[in-house]
Amino acid sequence: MVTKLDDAARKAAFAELPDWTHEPNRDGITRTFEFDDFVNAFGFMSSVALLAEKADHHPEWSNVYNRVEILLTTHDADGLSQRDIDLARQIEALV
Ligand code: H2B
Repeated sequence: MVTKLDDAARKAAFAELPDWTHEPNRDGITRTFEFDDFVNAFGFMSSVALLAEKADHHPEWSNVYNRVEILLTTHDADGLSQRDIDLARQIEALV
């Protein structure tokens, strides 16, 4: 079973991921990425998709031309879990 992060773990995670914003309505974290063009945005999405599939943890996201908006939340926990933080870390390593 996946559990939601407690307050201390959230605090540490948010400090470590300063470019991500907590989204209280979904209890997730969000970041918008901007690239030079669509090809680069889509290439990034392809890389994230491979990471997500490997982790069996999938982003909610949208793409408009060169922008990719990602929301990470854990459906199985109904909120933010360590899985979201781990995937965010991996995404950060790509950019
Ligand atoms: N992704 C996200 N974001 N949250 C989940 O709870 C989740 C997932 N659960 N990907 C996984 C798939 C689950 O449905 C499968 C069966 O492992």
